[in-house]
Amino acid sequence: MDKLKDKFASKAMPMAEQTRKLVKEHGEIVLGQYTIEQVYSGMKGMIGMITETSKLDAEEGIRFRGYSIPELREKLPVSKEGPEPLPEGIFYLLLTGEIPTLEEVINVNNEWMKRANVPKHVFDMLDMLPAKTHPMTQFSMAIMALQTESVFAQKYREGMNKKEYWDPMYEDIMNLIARLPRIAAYIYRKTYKDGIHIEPNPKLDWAGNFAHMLGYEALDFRKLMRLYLTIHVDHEGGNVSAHTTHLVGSALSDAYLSLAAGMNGLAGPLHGLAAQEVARWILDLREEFNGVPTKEQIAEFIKKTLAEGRVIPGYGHAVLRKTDPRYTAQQEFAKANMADDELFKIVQLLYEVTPEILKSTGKIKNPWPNVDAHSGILLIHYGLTEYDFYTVLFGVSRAIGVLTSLLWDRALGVPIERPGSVTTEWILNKIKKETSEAEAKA
Ligand code: CMX
Repeated sequence: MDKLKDKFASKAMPMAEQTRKLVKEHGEIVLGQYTIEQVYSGMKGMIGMITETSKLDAEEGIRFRGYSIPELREKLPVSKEGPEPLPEGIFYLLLTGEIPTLEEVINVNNEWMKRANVPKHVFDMLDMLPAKTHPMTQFSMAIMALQTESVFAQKYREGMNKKEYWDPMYEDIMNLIARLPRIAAYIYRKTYKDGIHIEPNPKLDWAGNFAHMLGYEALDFRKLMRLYLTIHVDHEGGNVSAHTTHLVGSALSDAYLSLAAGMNGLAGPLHGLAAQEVARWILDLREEFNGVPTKEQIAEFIKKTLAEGRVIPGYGHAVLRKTDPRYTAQQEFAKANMADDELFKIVQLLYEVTPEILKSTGKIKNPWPNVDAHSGILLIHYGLTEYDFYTVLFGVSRAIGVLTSLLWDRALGVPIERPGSVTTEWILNKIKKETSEAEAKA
């Protein structure tokens, strides 16, 4: 058994026992009530699942195992190349709840290196797809093609004791995360760089190697990738990609099937695809006004987008009610590394203009920017201009969060998920009944 697997088992097994006991002893304690409005609006604010890896606060933003992003930028081990945390560190933290040492992070990287080989049939399948296939579709299909390698599916077929589910799931999530940068880079080079592929460099860390395989050798781009892949990992359990991975996994679908499903959710424009939409929208804005627009021109462009019944991409959030700290982390990176960039100036102006206009509509609950409002312009700065690819980068990072959660699900014995649903007729009858009961009492 590898050391990390040992460590996970030492944390997860007592916790599984503890959760069984708490459900038995305190299962009847009420956590909340919910309304008809919540049922009709995406179950917002209803507590419906357990996610051990992170927790989102509407005002403060995300905490990973209790640590905020600024705290993690201080505490997680960094590469010798610069100040940004290594994503291997946040993986370790999400998995075990502990901040790793540099040695532990290097061990994760070594483990992923050993597991990074992608079978040829995955590349063959990708090569057969029409050139216009969206990178996210390619990414999801590649993950599905890799499912031939699932240790969990094989062990289940052989007949596995429930108590052992976590063990092959650990192997699957380690193998999958190890392989994703190679797959993503292959999709990028195939789609945009004439299929000239770049072999991994075993001397680099996971994110640095990903930058290298994409074809970007600038030191600052490697730093950006380390930050980017760290801050996008997780956003508690209810967001579409996390919830989908968890839900599909609850049927004991293996990590490959579950992650591909989650990635299909990430590929929606109200979720991760917003990263691409933001870049497209900002480039249109710049083109419309031949350069950095004035605040008045920005306001005009925003109002036109709203009048067309479209959303302002990168703004708003289902839970957050303040500026996303993942936005702020990227803003700080831009200030330190590309303060004079034209698109960064536009993003800064948008930050000044957009919230007031969104507030004035009277219906948007969060007028502040989310993570996607910033990421594209950082990538464009370093030459990665093919914005249809951006959500794949998001997906490589998000896999770390949703897969560590999936492993926790199997270790804790989380059962199949099956919420109830009702018809509108059922709701109308309930309203009728409650109204006549209230009238009878009055
Ligand atoms: N621009 C225009 N209208 C917006 C808006 C925005 N940025 N954000 C919300 N609204 C609208 C909604 O469409 C909704 O309108 P209707 O009542 O006409 O249907 C109304 O305001 C109320 O919505 P809400 O309760 O404030 O927001 P939701 O929780 O329903 O949706 C989100 C959240 C993120 C989907 C929404 O803010 C949005 O569409 N933002 C733009 C897309 C985006 O940036 N998505 C990325 C989110 C982060 C991520 O997952 O990666």
